[in-house]
Amino acid sequence: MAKLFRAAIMGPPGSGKGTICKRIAQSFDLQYLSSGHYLRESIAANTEAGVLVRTYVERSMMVPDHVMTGLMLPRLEQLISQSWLLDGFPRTLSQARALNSLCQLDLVISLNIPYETLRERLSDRWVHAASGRVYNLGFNPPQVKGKDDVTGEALIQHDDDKPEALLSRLRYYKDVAKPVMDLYKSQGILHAVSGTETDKIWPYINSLLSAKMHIQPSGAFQTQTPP
Ligand code: G5P
Ligand code: MG
Repeated sequence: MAKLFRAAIMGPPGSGKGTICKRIAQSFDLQYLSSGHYLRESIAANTEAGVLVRTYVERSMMVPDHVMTGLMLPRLEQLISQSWLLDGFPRTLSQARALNSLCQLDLVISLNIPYETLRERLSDRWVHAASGRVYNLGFNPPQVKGKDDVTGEALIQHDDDKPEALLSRLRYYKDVAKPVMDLYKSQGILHAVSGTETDKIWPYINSLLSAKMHIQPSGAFQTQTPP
């Protein structure tokens, strides 16, 4: 049976988690789960949890751990026999411990991107609210200005991409991410990647994943065998 592979991408708002996860998903045929996407989905569905989640996300605040694990862990339990990639979860030590009790990650990539780069990127960012598709006016603009490529519906800008909200999100991110990174460092699975451009970071991440997943030229997974 093929070896399962579980990875997570950590990084501050706008660091390129979503962009890189899409590339990984396409190149390595890995299912990816984005915490932000599921939060926006629950807000759009206007469920009881969604109403609560909205009050945090609209104020650029972290959603409480029990809500976040309640959203993510049942989905991961359903994927217990599959390989996957997490975007934006876990983000706190409590979330990381809850995830650890379900399964052990094989690889955690932490994106280390300078603040100025993040600020420039997010002020140019537009999203399609219903699907979560993300565009950047400079990096990957929509085919028609202001419209989603697939549905043609209007794109919107998140309130939490405004500069003052971004600065507080970044400060908070650093504080809560540190113990999570320490945990994964102690497990020997943390790889930090620094840079200002996704296209330059990508070849490194691509090689890292190829090595970790033991990909054969056909793209099939290979289980690790002792020498
Ligand atoms: P999200 O949705 O996970 P964030 O804030 O963590 O939101 P975000 O904003 O989605 O992260 P990202 O995914 O790291 O950013 O980055 P991205 O979207 O791929 O890239 C950012 C922009 O830069 C895009 O426009 C992209 O096209 C562009 N770009 C990428 N690479 C380049 C490049 O090389 N050059 C240029 N010029 N542009 C580039 O979570 C939303 C909220 O939900 C809550 C929090 O409140 C959060 O604020 N939340 C949680 N709360 C608690 N626990 C959790 N685990 C939570 N997860 C989410
Ligand atoms: Mg994202």
